[in-house]
Amino acid sequence: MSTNVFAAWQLDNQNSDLSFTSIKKTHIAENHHFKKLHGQIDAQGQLQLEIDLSSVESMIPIRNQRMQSMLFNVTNFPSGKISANVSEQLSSLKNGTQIIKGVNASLELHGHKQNIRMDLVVNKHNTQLHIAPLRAILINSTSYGLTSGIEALRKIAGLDTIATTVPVTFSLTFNEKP
Ligand code: OTP
Repeated sequence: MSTNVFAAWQLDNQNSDLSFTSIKKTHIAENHHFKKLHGQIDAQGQLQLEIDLSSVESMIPIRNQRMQSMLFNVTNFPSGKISANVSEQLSSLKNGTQIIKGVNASLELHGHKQNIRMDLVVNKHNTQLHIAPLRAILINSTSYGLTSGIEALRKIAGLDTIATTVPVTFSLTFNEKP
């Protein structure tokens, strides 16, 4: 039997952001983000976050389409999923800004699931939680079967290089559920 121990939290998509940086031709870095994120932390401290991979925004429509189809393969893998149990961290959460180290989560992307460990900055202000990484999270495309997609994007754009390890950052706002 499960008991409700904590407040439950709803992700506020309008006030949240998740972005990654690509590097092409050795020195051209570009930021891309996802327009649609869905998520919540339930009363048992279980976080579920979904990234709608079709909502990738690179500010170039053809590049968005190519990333959707050639990289993420959204027909088969429409979303990236992050889950974590943060009940331990929630139990000692205070109002104000705090650094929480070594948070374990799992990231499911493109049919591959991997554990990731993050150091986070968490700011609790009464009924609002703001969560960001202390430093960029580095995602190696090989771990998620995305290297051949990056290679296909490189070829079709006629580029000499696109880096296959990608820094990811985020700024998530959660509101306490009534
Ligand atoms: O011709 P031309 O030059 O113009 O060419 P173009 O530029 O047009 O075309 C070339 C194409 C290019 C350059 C694009 C190439 C694209 C890439 C290299 C991108 C590859 C992408 C990869 C590898 C992955 C992207 C990452 C994701 C989809 C998501 C990653 C998610 C992460 C890391 C999870 C983060 C965790 C989150 C959000 C939740 C954490 C929160 C908690 C655990 C809760 C904690 C709570 C408490 C209370 C403590």
